[in-house]
Amino acid sequence: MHLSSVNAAGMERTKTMTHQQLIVTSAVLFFASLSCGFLVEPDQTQEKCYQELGCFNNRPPFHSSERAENYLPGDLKNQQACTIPRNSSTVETLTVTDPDPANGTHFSGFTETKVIVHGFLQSSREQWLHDMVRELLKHGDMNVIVVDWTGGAVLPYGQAAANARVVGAQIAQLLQFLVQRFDITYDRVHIIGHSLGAHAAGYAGERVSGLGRITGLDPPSPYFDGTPPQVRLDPSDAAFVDVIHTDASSLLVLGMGAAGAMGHVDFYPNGGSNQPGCDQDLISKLAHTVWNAAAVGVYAAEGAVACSHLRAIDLFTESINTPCPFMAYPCASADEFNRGNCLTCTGNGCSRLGYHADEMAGRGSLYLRTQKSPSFCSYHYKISLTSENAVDGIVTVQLTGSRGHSEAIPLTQSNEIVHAGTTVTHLFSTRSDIGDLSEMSVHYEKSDTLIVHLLYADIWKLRAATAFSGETQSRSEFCAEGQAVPDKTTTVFNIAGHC
Ligand SMILES: [Ca+2]
Repeated sequence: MHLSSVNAAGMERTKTMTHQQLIVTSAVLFFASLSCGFLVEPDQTQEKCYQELGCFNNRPPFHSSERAENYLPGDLKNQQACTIPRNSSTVETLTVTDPDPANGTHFSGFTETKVIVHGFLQSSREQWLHDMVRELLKHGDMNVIVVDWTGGAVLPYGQAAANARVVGAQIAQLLQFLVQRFDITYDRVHIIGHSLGAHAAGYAGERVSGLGRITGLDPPSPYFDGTPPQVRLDPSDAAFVDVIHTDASSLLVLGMGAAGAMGHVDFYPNGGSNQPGCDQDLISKLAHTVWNAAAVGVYAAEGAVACSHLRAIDLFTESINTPCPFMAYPCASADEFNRGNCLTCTGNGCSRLGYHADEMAGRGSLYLRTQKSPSFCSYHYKISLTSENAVDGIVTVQLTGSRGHSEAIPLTQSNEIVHAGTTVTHLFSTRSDIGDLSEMSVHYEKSDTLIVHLLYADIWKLRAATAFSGETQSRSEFCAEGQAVPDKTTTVFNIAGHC
């Protein structure tokens, strides 16, 4: 059919082969995506419209390779917001579809407004919401609104993620009403969202201009990681966005939270993934499970496994009224932080995790350590020990100060070899404020192996011992020069000047 020259015919064949190669390549990619569980449904573009909120479609960027299934927001039932009046234990309901949602409430236009949004598979009846409201009202005179989107926070997870868009729009609608009715200003509104509630807060912030603050409590990564800012919580959603990451494990271990920075400041307690006191065995049992929407649902419903995901809430609630500063520090990595090398707050680089983060200048990714049970807040020290001889064992340190003792804490979980003349540094954290340091107790336990017994001495001789406090930014030297710590014993070093 082609009346073309040989060369032209040759080119034509080349084009045909190229086309076939493209088809094959597409097919391979298609199956590759299937095997990873990230199949993008070839749904037709659809749109869902609400009278007051406008329309929501499932076109890109809401339809993308980051989303295993493509959902439109569903019909949300039982959407309401409860406001807890100042100085009162009764709950008043704001129904967003009412002509005057705040009619008869004690809402005040003269105070700050806090809006709390729960996450996936939760409701406004969660105990943590009551605890957070109590702490907020204890802190000061403010309006507290609790958003209940039980009807939308349902399985499958992808559907709940889509529904969060409508929840955000409804929160924005409520705020617009409150601005008109009570003359409040958006800059005095702070939305606190856990899990999918954090992204709903982002959607609300995108719809109003000049929202004061959003706090994201462990925003989930599935359906959000790698998506554009309009799909997820990001710094453009409010004047100040602070995020606490507590379950940023990889998808292979079913972590819910996102590891990537999303705010003006992102806090990574204990590295931001598995939290102390949370049962790691349960997570490892689920590690072989193929990640999919159902598995995420099971995961989030299982309180023990969601322990790390819920810890962000505990930390924020405790931070509201505790005298402990929840200080967090800029660092290149969690490993570097664990070596104690990041406790210096140069150039206002540090901040306080939680409620008081907006009072601080620190921005970017910040690290801190917290305890395994309440009270979670910790005081941080960099312990530096310079060794005269080579040793191999476990070193346990206890600090004493003007307000009491720390716990005796091993600096390492396993044996550590310390070479002669070197200084080892470790992060050391205490639950309580022990005040001005006066003593450091060092316990040494030599490794119990034949080789270690032959190669290393039974007595650890020290050259120097110091502790740098992150909270006070002060360094303490102890009388360790020439001192010895025999195997399985504890030696106490006084603070320098009292040797
Ligand atoms: Ca956003």
